[in-house]
Amino acid sequence: MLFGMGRQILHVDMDEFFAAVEKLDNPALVGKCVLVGGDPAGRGVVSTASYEARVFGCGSAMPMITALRLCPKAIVLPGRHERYREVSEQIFEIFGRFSPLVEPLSIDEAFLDVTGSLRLMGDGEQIARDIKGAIRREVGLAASVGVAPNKFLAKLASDLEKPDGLTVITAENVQQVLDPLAIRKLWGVGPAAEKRLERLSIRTFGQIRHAAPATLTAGLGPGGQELQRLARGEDDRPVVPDHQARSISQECTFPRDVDDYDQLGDVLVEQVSQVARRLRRAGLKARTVTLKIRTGDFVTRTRSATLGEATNLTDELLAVARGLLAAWRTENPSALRLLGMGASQLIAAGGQLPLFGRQRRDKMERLDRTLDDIASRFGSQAVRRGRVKGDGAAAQSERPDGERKK
Ligand code: TTP
Ligand code: MG
Repeated sequence: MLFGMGRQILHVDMDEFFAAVEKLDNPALVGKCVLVGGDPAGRGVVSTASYEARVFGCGSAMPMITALRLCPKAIVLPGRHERYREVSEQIFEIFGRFSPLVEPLSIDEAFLDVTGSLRLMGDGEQIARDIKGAIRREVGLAASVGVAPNKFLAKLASDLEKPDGLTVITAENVQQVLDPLAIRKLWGVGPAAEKRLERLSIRTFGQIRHAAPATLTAGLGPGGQELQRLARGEDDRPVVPDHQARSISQECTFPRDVDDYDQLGDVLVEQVSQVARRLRRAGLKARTVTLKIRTGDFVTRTRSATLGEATNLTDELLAVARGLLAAWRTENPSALRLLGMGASQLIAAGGQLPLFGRQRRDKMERLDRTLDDIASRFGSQAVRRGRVKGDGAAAQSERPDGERKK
């Protein structure tokens, strides 16, 4: 039922996401009509229209050529998906601090079930405010958040006051918020259903709510009852976390190609330390370590190794990453333009550790905790692990994947 469970669900959705990232990286674009998407000459479509361009009627999925006709002064950008992915990871890492129950819906939106965090972190509205604040401060972007007792209402709410919105739907205001809304906003109501409902003189949630069930079934089939439930704001689907789909990574493009493997090793230590810290902060462990390498000729390659058991210990991840880098060096000792390290196949931390190696891991955990504490107080630059000559432990498996030219 609607409020019986007393859940607090948040839906967070970034505003004009691809355009917002472009504005973040190039402040000259702020306040301008920006269209991110395919080449107008090649029948490309718009992925994101900035809010400035939406005023002229531009929107997602529209042919770029049409959007440019509506807004000829718009700046067209091809999109930098790797960068959007990177910003997305930063945002999801922030979500992970507020609840382990995070269900990603797309690159820029997720459901969070924060019911279990309420006692520690305040009510849903407070948590929403804190998430918005963290994204604003740490990433530099605006998010809209809906807070409600279920997913359907939370998603609806995040859209109501975009951009930079925060809308709370409660048992008290639910009908007042829903009733005036156009039926288009109901899940499952496409243009065809909308037409059929209009024939029944039904245009708002309120009208659906008050319609006789038989009328709805006659007009829409068995789905009519389901719509009525949604129009009343009832939805009991759980938030399903999906760690598999995510990864946490860090990369660095060098101003000049680097062939000094001691220097590359230092960069790797820094990257692994940061990724491991982000894993721990998000309460996650990773099973797969991936190295990303771009050589001077712009060819990008990845090398992955999968661990027998997931970990978020810096030293364990580092040993694997070092092994991958050493194997790469033997195979292909050219200078690197970019080095990156990522952790994926994420699972929630907190499982039982095997007895074997328990003491050694306890020690590593204590070291990581101490370094995390120093980093959080004095910044990550304050802590550095020493350089280890040699290659560390060998990777357990090696697999070239995702080879592509850039
Ligand atoms: P949305 O969240 O739907 O859109 P948005 O973030 O650009 O704008 P809003 O403020 O209304 O939330 O989608 C997120 C990103 O996904 C968007 O920036 C680009 C991409 N996208 C596409 O590539 N094609 C599409 O058709 C849509 C809808 C989105
Ligand atoms: Mg969005």
